[in-house]
Amino acid sequence: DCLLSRGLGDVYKRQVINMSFGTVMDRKLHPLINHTSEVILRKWETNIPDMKKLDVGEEFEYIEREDVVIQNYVWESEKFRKIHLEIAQMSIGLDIMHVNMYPRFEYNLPIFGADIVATEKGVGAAIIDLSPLGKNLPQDYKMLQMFYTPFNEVREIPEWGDVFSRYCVFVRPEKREFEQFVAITDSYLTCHLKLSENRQAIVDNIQENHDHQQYYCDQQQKNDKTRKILHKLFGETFGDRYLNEMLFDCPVV
Ligand code: BLA
Repeated sequence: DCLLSRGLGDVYKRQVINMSFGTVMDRKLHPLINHTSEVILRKWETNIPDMKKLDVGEEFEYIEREDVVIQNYVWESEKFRKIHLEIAQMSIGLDIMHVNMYPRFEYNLPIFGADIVATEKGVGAAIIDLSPLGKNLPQDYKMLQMFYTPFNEVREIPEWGDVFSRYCVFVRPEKREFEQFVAITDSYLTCHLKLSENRQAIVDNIQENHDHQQYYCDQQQKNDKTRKILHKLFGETFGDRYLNEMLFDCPVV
């Protein structure tokens, strides 16, 4: 049973046809990552009809080493400059899912982000958010509160996490809460895609929106836990490049 291979939409299948992920690491992907990424990919595929594959370069797209395999799936569309899903499996037993949707700078849209860090023993961190450009989410995003449901173990947002919204879910979910996390992810993404459909481009806001996205990326790059793992895997130079250019990049305008 190959990584993420069951029940995925065509967008995904087209790209993984030759993938041998499951056999490289010799273990299945963590079920929460498997299910969450499947839901996200399905939603993208059915709701972003103009999604086009974005070339991120060979050195980043697929990385396979003795101690890690990383697969990146990256698209762009009319509203979004970068639609990114990353799946990583490490030989130390760590599975990671990372997701970001960066809007084009013409659109006043929040940044969709998700991260799941899991081992066989459990999920250490599961986070999902629609992060505002600036202090607050647009008024119509208030509906997110309807989908926020309590978890047993909520984690404290680190200091750099001032970019996250009040609806940010950052938890250490128990097995019985996995489906709850998937449901919130599904709802947040559904809302976001619906609301983004009606947004019009506003050329006047390009610089301001860019600066907010730059701040989001700057703050995310302060996550020392991610940086440390990337340094350990790839050394400082490539590790920093991966963090700054692949995960949290913000091109100049
Ligand atoms: C935490 N992110 C982490 C942790 C790891 C990663 C190992 C520590 C787990 C823990 O605190 O229990 C790692 N994520 C990675 C790595 C890659 C990756 C190595 O993608 C790539 C190979 N992180 C994001 C996004 C968000 C995010 C999009 O990539 C939010 C939307 C948040 N991750 C986030 C937060 C923490 C975290 C808030 C907790 C940091 C802390 O508590 O200090």
